[in-house]
Amino acid sequence: TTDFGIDKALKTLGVEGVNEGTSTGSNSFSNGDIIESFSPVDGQLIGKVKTTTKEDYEVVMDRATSAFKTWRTMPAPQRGEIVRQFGEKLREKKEALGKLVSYEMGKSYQEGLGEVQEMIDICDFAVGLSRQLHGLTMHSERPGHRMYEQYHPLGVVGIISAFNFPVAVWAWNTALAWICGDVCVWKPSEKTPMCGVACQNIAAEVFKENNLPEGICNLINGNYEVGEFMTKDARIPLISATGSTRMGKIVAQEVAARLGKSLLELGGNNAIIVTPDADIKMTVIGAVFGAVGTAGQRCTSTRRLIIHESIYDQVKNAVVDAYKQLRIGNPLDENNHVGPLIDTDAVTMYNNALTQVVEEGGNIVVEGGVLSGEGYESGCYVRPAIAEAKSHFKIVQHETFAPVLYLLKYSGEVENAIAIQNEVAQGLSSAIMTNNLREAERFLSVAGSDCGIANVNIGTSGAEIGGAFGGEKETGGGRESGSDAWKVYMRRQTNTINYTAELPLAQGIKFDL
Ligand code: UN1
Repeated sequence: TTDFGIDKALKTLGVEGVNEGTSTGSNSFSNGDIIESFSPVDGQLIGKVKTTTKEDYEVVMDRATSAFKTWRTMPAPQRGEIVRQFGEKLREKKEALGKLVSYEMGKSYQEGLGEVQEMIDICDFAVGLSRQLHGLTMHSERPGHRMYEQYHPLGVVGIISAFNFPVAVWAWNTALAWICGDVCVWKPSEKTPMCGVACQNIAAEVFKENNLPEGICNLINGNYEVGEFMTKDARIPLISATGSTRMGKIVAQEVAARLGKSLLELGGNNAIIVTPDADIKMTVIGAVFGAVGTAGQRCTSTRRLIIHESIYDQVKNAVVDAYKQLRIGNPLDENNHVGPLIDTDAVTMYNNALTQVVEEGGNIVVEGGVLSGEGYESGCYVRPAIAEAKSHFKIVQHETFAPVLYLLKYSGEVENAIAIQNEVAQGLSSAIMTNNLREAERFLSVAGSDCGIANVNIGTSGAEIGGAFGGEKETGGGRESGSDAWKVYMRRQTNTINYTAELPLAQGIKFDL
């Protein structure tokens, strides 16, 4: 391993050296083939994790289903106390985990820390929520009757997460599921397995310290085939899956085939509309961070700028200038803005997108390219690129998980920009840059953005955990993290109690015996 304190971080997280799979002291049974995790930062081997076989999976499910019986009877605020302790441990391990995220995934150390901060934030949110899992009380139409609803836990929740947020997305799901009384089985991306083991170790410590069964928190490792154990398993009432639209369609169909529930958070094709009333300085910061942050590998990354013709050249020049300042290199070095892509397959997709946009008639204004030489040995570092394009180009309609930004021009009223923004298949995040109240409100209105997230004078990425996170159309419709997203992790029960000696029927139906 290289400098930057990686060895120390791995040690702190209990994943140092060659971690032969079954993680230390955690509820992970993995006796299958070995996944080797190589860092996109320097191409070095970080560690090894064994995949979960079908037999291992059965052991995990036995543990999970039996742990659920204990966990569900614990009062929700006491479950909140466990999540509070988990949040405390994350605070202690923030630097180490942030570093591992940065090293294994390739995002900047600052963003790695930010990701762990999201985990801490969702724990705090969940602790408060553990006293607020309330349903409504209704007035019964029948005399001497009381009607109310309550929320009960679902059981085992299956979590399938992606490489780009290798720890936070798991935490959004798991912290809520836990306070709701569910137990979790998590399959992290096979591209970031060490992050999974590290999180499992932290959680396992908390359960151990509280004499609770580790089966409340379970880790399984492997590719989509291991994910399929869960999607096809009728013992898992809810599958929460984050990843590509292609993956989501498969998961949705497998889960629906057994009438399970799925919570999907899939691709985005996020745009910022820049109107003549935009603050250009803010626009540039928002757009550049949105497009190149996490090397364009957030589902909320900015992929399209829809700019009014009257300020098109001004915005284009400002963004192009800003790209000249970008430093690409080791993400653990805080002087760099842009780290590597996750692997060389991602580099191929990036190259293909740049070829395709030119073939379709686009005009490259910031040249891309793969970097080589000292510091770039992993072959995963690419130059963020910008192309002038047209909305109808196939490549513009497609989510390329890389730092490629398309500039689109609109004329006339903001409605025209909104139409362009909405004409993609995805519906995750969207933004408008304007100081014009009418434009902003039109963007947020019923005839405005069709996305799950719509921001004014903020970019498309970097959502806070307090709001519900997710999107419409091919983004899958699920909502995670804040607001009332917790409800999907529970089953609602309507209870009607008759405290009279009569049995009146609803709707006034007479039935005399
Ligand atoms: C993701 O890319 O899957 O809004 C999640 C953001 C982050 C989460 C992104 N809070 O950019």
